[in-house]
Amino acid sequence: MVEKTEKIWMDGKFVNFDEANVHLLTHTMHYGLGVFEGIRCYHCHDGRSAIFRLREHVDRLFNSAKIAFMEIPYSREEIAEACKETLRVNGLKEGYIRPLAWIGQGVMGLYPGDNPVRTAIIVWPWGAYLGEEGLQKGIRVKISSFTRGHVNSSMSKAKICGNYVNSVLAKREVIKMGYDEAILMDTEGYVSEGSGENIFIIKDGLLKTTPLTSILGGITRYAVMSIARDLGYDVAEERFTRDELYCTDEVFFTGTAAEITPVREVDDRIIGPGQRGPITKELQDAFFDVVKGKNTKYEGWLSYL
Ligand code: PPE
Repeated sequence: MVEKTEKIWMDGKFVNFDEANVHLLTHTMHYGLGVFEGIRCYHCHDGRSAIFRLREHVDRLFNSAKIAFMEIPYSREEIAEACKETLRVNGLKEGYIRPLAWIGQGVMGLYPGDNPVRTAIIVWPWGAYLGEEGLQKGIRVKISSFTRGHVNSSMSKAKICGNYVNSVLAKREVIKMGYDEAILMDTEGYVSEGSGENIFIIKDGLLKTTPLTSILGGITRYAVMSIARDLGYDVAEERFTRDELYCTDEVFFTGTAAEITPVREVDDRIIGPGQRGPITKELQDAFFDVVKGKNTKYEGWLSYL
């Protein structure tokens, strides 16, 4: 259950949590054309709070809206500032930020006409997405029978609400089978990404992650690629198959919610030693130092409240 906060930013104003409601004729609720973001704010080692890569998330929200033919009636600066303000108003030092833009009430039918584009920002405390134990020990994943949408149908670069039906079906399927998370293949049969995460594999010290073709360009993915290169690792953006995944030394997911989550098993094949691998651990430590402001080299990635 999402922990209740005081206020939600809705169409430019703060409203009480229980009053942040929409009408049943909200266009997005019927047809799924809406866009969202997921951003994290961390409580830093010096007591301040910092939002990780706020500008990049806001830019992606606006790009998602562009892809979806939606005009968000605020500037990027206003949305960025509203993200900060929503945390402040709710007294949250750390948490998840969910900007959401949707098409409101007006006409029905597939052409939304002049229905208003509405915007909200919700914040809530969110711990380890795949469990604290998952972060430490790794999770068990299964390749879903659902395939990621074709690049010409899903618009994977956009965080469009309706795209997530595919992810939710995949995740539900594998959770029912007793796994923790799903991996989806692309329409050509190569590994694409997790239900809400990008994926990396490591073999003989070389990191590989799927190219952008069928995936969301994860902001954590870029961050991890930079951090890994700085630590001296080579990182390739290259397609790989499920059998390559089975036989690799280490596997991990990246995402705002998932952070860096090690994978210890794929389709009942044990990955490496069956626990978090050493390079994954090194990257996790480096990543948490960055997001918590301990590494001044990456200060530019943080927006302090
Ligand atoms: N792929 C998908 C499909 C995806 O949804 C996410 C984020 C990523 C990759 C990683 O992107 P980034 O967060 O920029 O590193 N998934 C968001 C939604 C999670 C949810 O359950 O809701 C997230 O992590 O915030």
